[in-house]
Amino acid sequence: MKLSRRDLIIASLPPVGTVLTGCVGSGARRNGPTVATRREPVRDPFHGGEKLGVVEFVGEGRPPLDTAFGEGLDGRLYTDLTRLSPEGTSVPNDSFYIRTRCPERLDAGSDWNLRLHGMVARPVDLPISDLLKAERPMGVHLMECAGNTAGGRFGMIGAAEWSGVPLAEVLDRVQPHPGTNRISVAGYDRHLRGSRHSVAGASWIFTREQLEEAGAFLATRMNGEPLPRDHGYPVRLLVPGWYGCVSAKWVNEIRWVNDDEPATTQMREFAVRTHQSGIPQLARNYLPARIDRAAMPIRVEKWRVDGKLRYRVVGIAWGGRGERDLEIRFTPDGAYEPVADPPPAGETASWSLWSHPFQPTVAADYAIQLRLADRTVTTRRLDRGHYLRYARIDEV
Ligand SMILES: Nc1nc2c(c(=O)[nH]1)N[C@H]1C(S)=C(S)[C@@H](COP(=O)(O)O)O[C@H]1N2
Ligand SMILES: [Mo]
Repeated sequence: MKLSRRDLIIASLPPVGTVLTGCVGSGARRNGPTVATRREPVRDPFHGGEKLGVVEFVGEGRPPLDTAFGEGLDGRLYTDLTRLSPEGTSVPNDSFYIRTRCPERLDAGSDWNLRLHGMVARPVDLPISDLLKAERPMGVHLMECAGNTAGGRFGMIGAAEWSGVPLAEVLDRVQPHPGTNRISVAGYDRHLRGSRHSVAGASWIFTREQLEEAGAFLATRMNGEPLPRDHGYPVRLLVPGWYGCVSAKWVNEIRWVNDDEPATTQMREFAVRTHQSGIPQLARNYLPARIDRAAMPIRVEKWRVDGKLRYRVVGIAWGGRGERDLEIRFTPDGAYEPVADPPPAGETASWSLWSHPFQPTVAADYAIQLRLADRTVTTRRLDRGHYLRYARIDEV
């Protein structure tokens, strides 16, 4: 089922509802209700009914969605996830989330170079034109900012179809000193203005094994187009399965370093958000910034079926090893039940949709929480309620 933009016209309604959400998550996350109203028939109705609209999530930030704003390190675009449909697994370039906009002074001309140096026999300057000759399709991969929170309506996540060159191929262009196994990948990050929130300098240090195991690549195209400026033109790193903070944009330097190399400013800034223990001083003491299996609702649809109101929760699942069996609950002390229409089976580097019917008996704010049926899998963010969302049901 594909939703048109008109399906999601947002209209405000007066406040209603008892609060059943208790104290899970941050209690202060609540403000006025809004419900999206639909005015066109839908092709694939819920049990032969009519879709009335989309219940909005309450208690979240209200940044503009699908529009880039701000500059440099504080520049952002939050993606409106409510529109995702099964056919639309890639987010179009102009609404893909942005964390840090292109530095004003960056001149990404045809003379762009990647400097491969550090603990190597002979440094190499790799011209962008050489890299582009080796460019090929790299598949659909998801990116998520480690700082993807309710404040930004969880709009710092997306999937796109990328082209580029496996990083391992580029690494093979130089000969590292024997025993040198750590690599820093850095991007241009000189912004005119300082940031109120972030430290300039986007580099992360990996071992060669980590990069190869993840299938890291240097991306030059996004959804078939040259990388947009704000997404790292002419070249960015992409490390599938790891948080976005490791994937430098405007990559201009790859440097082999020793085992006692200090952590970069970027690593330290993102230590907590990538679940490190404390803020380790040395790069080698950082855990891989991998994304555990996670899931969250992206919209709650309101339907009329045989004269009765019915609700359906639609969500996404991503990260981890594609574990399929999800469980859902609607109140902090409620029992979890299996998600009726789980994400498709199989490991994926992207995200997938799931859905579940919801039959509330009283008008209230419901805290929608998910977990994996397999309780032996590590799901740090799900466990701590990071992706909890509150749906305001105004009538039942
Ligand atoms: N040069 C540079 N690269 C960067 C950043 C940055 O601030 N500067 N931010 C990182 C972070 S925190 C994220 S989540 C991703 C976001 O990539 P996107 O804006 O293309 O979605 O880029 C990463 N690469
Ligand atoms: Mo990020």
